[in-house]
Amino acid sequence: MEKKKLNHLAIILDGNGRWAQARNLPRFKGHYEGGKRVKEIAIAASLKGIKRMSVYAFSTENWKRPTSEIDYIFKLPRLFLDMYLSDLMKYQIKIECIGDISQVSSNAKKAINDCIEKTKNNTGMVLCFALNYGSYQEIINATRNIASLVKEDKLNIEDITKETFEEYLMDSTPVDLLIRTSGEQRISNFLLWQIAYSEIYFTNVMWPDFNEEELDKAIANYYQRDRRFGGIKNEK
Ligand code: V0D
Repeated sequence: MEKKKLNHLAIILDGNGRWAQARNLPRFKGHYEGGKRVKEIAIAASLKGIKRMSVYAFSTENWKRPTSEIDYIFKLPRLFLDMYLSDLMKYQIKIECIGDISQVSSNAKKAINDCIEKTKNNTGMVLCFALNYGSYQEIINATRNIASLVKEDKLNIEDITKETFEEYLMDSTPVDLLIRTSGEQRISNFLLWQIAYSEIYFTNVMWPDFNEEELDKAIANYYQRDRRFGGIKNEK
């Protein structure tokens, strides 16, 4: 049976701190290595024809971590830009962000906006960082915006469809394959709407150990599975 093309890959980048601790390294080393893997896997994914790769870099729950760790994590966007901009341009990777960056430090915000601005004309794969992102919040915001249109008589209740709703999400591209590294088998509030029909691949490999071979395994697994969207097997 024909399998649906892998257009949108999403990854929950788990296990960076644990990877470092297991090697008696400070946790920030794991985040640094994790950032390097994001760059490498983005290049590999773009060369495989994937059009969009969304990575869960910082969740709304991650604020519970020690301040020293958070301070380091928010230096990563600048580091990423300085170290990898030439690669992003070479491979024509375009950076986007979803999540609420209004409450992050102005230095981090500047770096993020520089990344977006400098790569905005790139024509290849989009690498979308989910940063201070949470899916409940995304869906609540969409609902609030739609509700105010209804209240102002600019939208009829009957016209709230899947398509209208998706216009108010930060990104409405359906996820084809979701990968979560490091052994946890949960979604953790990542792209809840967008994963409605996605295949989900869990691996025990920690994110800093993830490589192109692991990506190939996940992709091979994706193409092996039947994707029927609830239809009848072999109907297509
Ligand atoms: C830490 C592993 C790149 C997960 C990846 C602030 C946790 C490395 C960025 C980045 C993070 C974000 C926006 C941008 C350019 C780069 C990043 C965070 C965490 C959260 F425009 N890596 N990275 N952002 N980590």
